[in-house]
Amino acid sequence: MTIAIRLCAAALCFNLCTATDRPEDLMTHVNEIFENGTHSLKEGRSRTMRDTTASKNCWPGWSKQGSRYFLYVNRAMSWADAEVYCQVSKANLASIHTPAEHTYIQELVRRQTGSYTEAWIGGTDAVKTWQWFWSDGSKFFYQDWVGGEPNNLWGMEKCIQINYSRDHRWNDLNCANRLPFICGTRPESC
Ligand SMILES: [Ca+2]
Ligand SMILES: [Ca+2]
Repeated sequence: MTIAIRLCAAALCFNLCTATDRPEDLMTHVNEIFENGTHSLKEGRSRTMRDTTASKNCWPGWSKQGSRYFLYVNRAMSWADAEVYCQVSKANLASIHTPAEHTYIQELVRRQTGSYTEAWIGGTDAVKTWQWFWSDGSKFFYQDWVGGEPNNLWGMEKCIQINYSRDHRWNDLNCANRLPFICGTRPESC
């Protein structure tokens, strides 16, 4: 959790530091994220009361894979704003630990968008170049880079996108790019 907080702070700092001219616009945007996210969370809670008995799904609207739940969010945001959005829903940007999880998330995106749309996941090397971490604090051991990636182009690529190139594998990308994203969580209890 500590690492996740530090990474989030670092990522938010990165975002804030790049918003040089109109910081009030960024704060308005973040407030919108919180309002929208809180709204989603409230909806989720009210639906939880209904759906738990029917489907045993304690994260209604999210897709279950093993003991984890994932949500594809079809809104283009910077990596840091996407992480905040996930955190408001008690999750993080998704970490990926196995080929099965990777395939599951790719198919989740394909089902929702009709194609293997490029999207953020929770990997970043913003703290130390080439040292990758997941924003949820889990260990980083699985990886599936496109050939030649990660390349840290211009020294500015600190965040991981999936579904890159015809291979639909991973690329490191400038975190300020706006992409849709996948949130993930592993509830302690349901
Ligand atoms: Ca990098
Ligand atoms: Ca790259």
